[in-house]
Amino acid sequence: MTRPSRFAALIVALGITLPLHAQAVRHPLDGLTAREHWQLYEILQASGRLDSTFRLLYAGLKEPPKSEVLAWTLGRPIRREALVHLTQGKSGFEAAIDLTARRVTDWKQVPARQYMGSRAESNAAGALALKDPRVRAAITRRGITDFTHVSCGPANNGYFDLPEERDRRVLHVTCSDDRGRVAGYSESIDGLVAVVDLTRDTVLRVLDLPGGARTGPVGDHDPEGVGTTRAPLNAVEMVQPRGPTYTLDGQTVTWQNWSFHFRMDQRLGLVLSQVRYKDGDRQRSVLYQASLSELFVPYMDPSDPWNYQGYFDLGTYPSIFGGIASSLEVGVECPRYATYFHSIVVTDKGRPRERQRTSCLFERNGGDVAWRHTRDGGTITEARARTDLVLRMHMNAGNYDYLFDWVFGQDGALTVNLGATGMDQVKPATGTDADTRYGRRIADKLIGINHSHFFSFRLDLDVDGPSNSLVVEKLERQTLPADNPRRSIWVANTLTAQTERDGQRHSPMTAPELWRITNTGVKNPYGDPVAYEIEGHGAMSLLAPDDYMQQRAGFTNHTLWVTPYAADERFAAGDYPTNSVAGDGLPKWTAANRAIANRDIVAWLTLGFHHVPRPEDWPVMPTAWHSFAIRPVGFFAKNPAIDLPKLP
Ligand SMILES: [Cu+2]
Repeated sequence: MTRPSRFAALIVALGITLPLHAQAVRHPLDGLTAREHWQLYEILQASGRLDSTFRLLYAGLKEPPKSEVLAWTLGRPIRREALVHLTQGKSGFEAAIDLTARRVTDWKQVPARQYMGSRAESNAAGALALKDPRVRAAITRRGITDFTHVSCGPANNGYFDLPEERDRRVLHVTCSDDRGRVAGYSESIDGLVAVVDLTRDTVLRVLDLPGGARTGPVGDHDPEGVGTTRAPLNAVEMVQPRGPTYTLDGQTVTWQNWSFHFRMDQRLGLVLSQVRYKDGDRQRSVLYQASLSELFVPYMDPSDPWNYQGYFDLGTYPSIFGGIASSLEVGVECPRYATYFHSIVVTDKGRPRERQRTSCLFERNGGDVAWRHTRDGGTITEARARTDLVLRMHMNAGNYDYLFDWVFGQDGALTVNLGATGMDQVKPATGTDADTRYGRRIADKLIGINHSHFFSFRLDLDVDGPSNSLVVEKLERQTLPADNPRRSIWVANTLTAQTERDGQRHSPMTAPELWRITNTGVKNPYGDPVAYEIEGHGAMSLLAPDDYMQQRAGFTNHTLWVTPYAADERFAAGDYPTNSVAGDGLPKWTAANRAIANRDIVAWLTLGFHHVPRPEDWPVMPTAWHSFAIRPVGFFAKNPAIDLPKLP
C-alpha cells in the first residue's frame, strides 16, 4: 500500500466533492451525465412529439438488460438509454430514448390521472382554489382579511376511484396563511378543502367544515426561535489524516473485501449495484442491485383532507422535491473528511440542474468493537476495533426528512440504517376530546396526527450467482418426551419457498422466522448451501383489506415478498402510484403465483413503523432509527473479520 502524499491527505481531510454527472461514462449503470440530459432533450425535440406545453418530471438511466451488464467488461461498448416522465397538456407520458441511436424507442401515455406531480400543477391547483369565491368567503369567515400571504396547494394524492375522480386529475387542496412566519410550514386553515379537477380546471366542491375556525398562530419552526442554545461540547471529531482506505474508480467503490457500483436516481435515490465480496481469490456476488423502491405514509384521521393523505413519496414527488436526495452539510451531516458527490436532476424544460453533495462516502470508527473475547480468568483479552464504510443520502420529503445509510461491515454484512426526522404534520387543536382520538397534543394548540411510514426496499440478491431460493427457517416449539427433564425446546424447521405465495412472509414475535436467500448450487465447506439472511424492522399495515388506500399500497400486506426477476418490475406500488387504482405493483405481479425456487429472484422488504406523535417530536423530531441487514449465513467458512489486524 502506498502512502498518500501530504497534498492528497490535505484534500481528504477537508473533504472532497465529485460531480458524478461530469465524469465520462465508465460503467453501464452510471447515471445520466449532464451531456446525456441535453442529448435526450435534443432527441425528444427532434422526434416531433413535444409541443410547447411539455414539462419533464423525471429523467434517469434506463438500465441495460441484466445479462448484458453481467457480461460487460471494462473497455467494451456501453449501451446508453434514458427513461423520461413528462406531462404535455392534460396528459402524462413515459418515453424511452436510445441515446446512442438517437431515437425515441418507446412512447406511452400514462393513465390519465396517474402521472407524477409537478410544482406547476400544484400551483395551478392552488390558484384555482384561491380564486374560488366559496374558498375566499370561507377564509374571510375565519378572520383572515389580508390575502397577500395566503396560499393554497394540494394536500395529498389520495384516490378512491369515486366517479368524480375516475380518469380525472382530482386533488384535495388546502390553504394556509404565511403572514408572520419565518420558516417552516405555514398555518393551515383548518376545515377548509377545495376539491379541484385539473382535467377540467374546475373546483368541484368546497368543504367548509363546521368548527373549522381559525385557531390562532401555531408556533414556528425557526430554529432561531427556540431561544438560547446550550454550551457547545468540546470538539469530538473523527479524522482520517492519511486519507481514505477505499478506492473510487468512476462510481465503483472498493473497500476492504467489498466492491460495488452506485448511482443517484432522481426517483429512487441511491442505487447500489454489483455488490461483491472478495473471498481469497474469488470475487463473489452478493447483490446485483439494491435500492429503495417506494415509500408510503398514510395518515389516520377520518376527516377530509386527512383521509386523503397517503403519500407515495417516490412515485409522486421526484419533480416537486427536485430529486429525492437533498444537499448534505459538510461536517454536520457527514464527516468533513468524507467524499461528497453531486448529482443532477432534470428541470421542467429539460435543463439538467446540479444538486450539490447529495451523497457522501466515508469510513467510520465510532469506538465500537468488531469482536472480542476474554479468557484465562479475564487476564487475556483479544479485541479488534470495528470500522464501517458508510454511503449516505438524506431525503427531504416535504415535512419529513429521512436519512439512508448503506453500511458495509468488515464481517460481510450490509446494513441499511434509516433515520426519520423533520416535522410532524399537524392540525390546530379544537380543545375537545376529538383532538386526541386521531393524534396527540404535541404543542400549544397543535395536534400531531397519527400515521405510519412504510419503505419498500428492492433487494436483487444474487448470492454466488443469480440462481437463488428463499429458505424460511421457522422457529417452532418442539415438546420433549417424558424422560427429559426439559418439557420443550425450539427448533428451526426449514421450508424452501416454491412459489410467490410461499415467499410472502411476516415474522411476528410469537412465530419468528429467519429468511435466507440461498444458492443450492454452491456449498460451503460443511456441505450446506451458501446464503445471505435478510433481517430487520418489518412492519405491516393495520388497515382493513377493503380499505382502498391500503389496496393502493398493497406492498404493505407482507413484510417480505419474493418474485422472479423481471426487468420491468421495479416499483413496489407500481410504475405510477399517483392516484393509482387498487392492487398495482407487488399484488398484481404475484397474482400468478410464479415459481421462485432455484432461479433469479428479487426480495422486497417492507420496513415500517407506526407513529403516535409526542411533544418531543416538536418542533423538529429527534432522529428515530430503524434498520435491516443482509448477513452472511454459511457464505463464509468462518468469521470473515477474524483477520482484522491488531491496532499498532
Ligand atoms: Cu412519523
